[in-house]
Amino acid sequence: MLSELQHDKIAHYFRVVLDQDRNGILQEQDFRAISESLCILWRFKPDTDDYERVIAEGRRNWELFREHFEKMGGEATEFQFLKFYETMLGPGGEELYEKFVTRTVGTIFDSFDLNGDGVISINEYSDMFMCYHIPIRYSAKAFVKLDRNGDDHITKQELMEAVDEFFKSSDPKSPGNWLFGFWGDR
Ligand SMILES: [Ca+2]
Ligand SMILES: [Ca+2]
Repeated sequence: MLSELQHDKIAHYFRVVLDQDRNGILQEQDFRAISESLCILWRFKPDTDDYERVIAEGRRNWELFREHFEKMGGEATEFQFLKFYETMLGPGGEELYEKFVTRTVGTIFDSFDLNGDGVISINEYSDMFMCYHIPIRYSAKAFVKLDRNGDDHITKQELMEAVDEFFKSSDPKSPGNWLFGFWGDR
């Protein structure tokens, strides 16, 4: 069972981070919207190899999800999405967690480390909020929470810790709850 806090955070992840067009279902167009935002951030112009590569990557991420939701009987609604995470976070779900969470977040980290110095600065972190259209007013607060040693950078280690807390912690004080901003707004 997901705790109430886990439920709220994962619903926030669905609504605010993934369901870009806010129609209540994850579809290819949501993943495409994120890919297009990334191309704008990186200044990749349409019809270039870089652009096509990013769009193709988004499509592959979508295919991974689609396969799973088809097995679960259809569309990737918020309800199904929460059920999917409940399975993933339950006993025996480690492999799925690795496939859908750990790997995806590794990619996110590399995507937003724009200058390639191996850490995320506050500007790079705010870029992520803008790309995913996450309400930006929480980005500074979230950054401070995730930067546990206070050196003004988020390392991959700090990010992975936050990711684990975001999905697994039921403690309202866990810093990782803030990964995608405040989760309680509706
Ligand atoms: Ca959608
Ligand atoms: Ca740090």
